[in-house]
Amino acid sequence: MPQVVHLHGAHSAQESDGHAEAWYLPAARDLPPDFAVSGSAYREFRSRFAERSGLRWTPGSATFEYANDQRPCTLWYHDHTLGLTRENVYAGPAGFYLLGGDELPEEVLPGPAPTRADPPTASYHDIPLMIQDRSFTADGDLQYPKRYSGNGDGPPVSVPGFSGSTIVVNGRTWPTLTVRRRRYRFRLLNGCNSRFLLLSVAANATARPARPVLPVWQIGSDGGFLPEPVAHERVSLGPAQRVDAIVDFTDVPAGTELYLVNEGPDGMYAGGRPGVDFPPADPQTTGQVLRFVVTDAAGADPSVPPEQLRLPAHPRLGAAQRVRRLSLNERGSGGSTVMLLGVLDERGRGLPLRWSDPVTEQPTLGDTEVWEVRNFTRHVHPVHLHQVQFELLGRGHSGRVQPGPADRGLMDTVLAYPWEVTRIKAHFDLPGRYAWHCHLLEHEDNEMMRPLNVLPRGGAAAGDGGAAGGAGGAPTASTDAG
Ligand SMILES: [Cu+2]
Repeated sequence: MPQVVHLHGAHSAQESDGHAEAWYLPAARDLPPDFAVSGSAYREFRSRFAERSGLRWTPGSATFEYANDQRPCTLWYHDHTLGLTRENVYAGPAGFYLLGGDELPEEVLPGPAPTRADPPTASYHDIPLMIQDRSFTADGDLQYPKRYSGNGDGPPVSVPGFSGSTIVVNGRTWPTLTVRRRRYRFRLLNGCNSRFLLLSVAANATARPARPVLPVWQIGSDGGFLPEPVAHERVSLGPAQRVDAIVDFTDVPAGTELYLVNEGPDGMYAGGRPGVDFPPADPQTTGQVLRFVVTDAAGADPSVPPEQLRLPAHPRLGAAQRVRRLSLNERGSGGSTVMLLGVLDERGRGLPLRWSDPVTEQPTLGDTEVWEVRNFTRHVHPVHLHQVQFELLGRGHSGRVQPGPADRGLMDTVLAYPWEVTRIKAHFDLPGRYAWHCHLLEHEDNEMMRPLNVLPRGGAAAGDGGAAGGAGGAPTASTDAG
């Protein structure tokens, strides 16, 4: 299988970013002679990496270097092969990359997190939880639908979405986690292909609506700490998003069983409330994530209660040099529907573009930009930009609705709601070839992905989407006001 690893959320040089066209096959001797052994960007990035580091990739491999020059946060890696990401990620290659640092004194937050050198008896109070949905055949193989026949007479196309029949956490179906009567830090990651999660901690696994018994205190988002902790009854987590959370089991009697339950839908998500706007996931199966069994405390808990936590501030991005107007579109294609990114035409309508169309998003190196993403579809799309951790400026029909407290941190993936404008601000300080895309993997593989090329200062910006969007000029700080 072709492979190329993307470190999601990382500030990586282009040759180490895991570009979708930098995939490669293993150096096998029995490859059919007419097979390409690598994607179109592989050789270029191999040369760039050799120039930078003096190391040459051997056939069937790639070596990447991560600068780790960003705020401490919860990153994750996964395959990013062009057109095959959904199947590759589904098959396994995905996991955590916890970027540590000294933003807070030790013991303020629950710890430690697992490390490679741990003895088997080690106990953890900072636990990464990768939540995914999977389906299995009767003999235990992973099952994924091969083709989807579309809703017309056209040729079969790839599956437009996927909803597995089980929930797995760190690769296990519905596991049990034994916890002490103390505080825990959970790095929640939605690693599903296209399922949205609405999570809460309940005493009853199957009652709906779920009755949350403990708050989930969110302290961080994709790119690091929030300005202040936010108590959630329900945490919303779109594909690829992370929530850095604290759950306090101190006052829960030993012997209690609690459940992390999911009230997101068993299908496409359009926003709204479970049980009102859509049926929640099956309470018997995909509506359950894991079981907590609470046991006695073992010694004092030195961590600070979440309601008293003071989180380190992070500097906000400066004024933007330009505004880009972009679109999420739905188009008929050979009897079925495809989702495509795009720009706006001169009348403000969505102009869908495919992966191979001329590049439109070409920021200049060192620039800060506002992107106004108009969602012309009925679905929520998690929009992901490579290279950057961005700020959310606003939502709603005009993009001027202030973000809620949980959306005030840095993020690399933002939920774009139907018929709304999602306004974000990003600073581009690495040159080269990147991408932005919908993180529903079935959409991404069906070309809901576009190049994002950062040009050197003074370089030609032909076919620039800013101009196509009609923004053209150089907006001032007033466009950033929110
Ligand atoms: Cu999408």
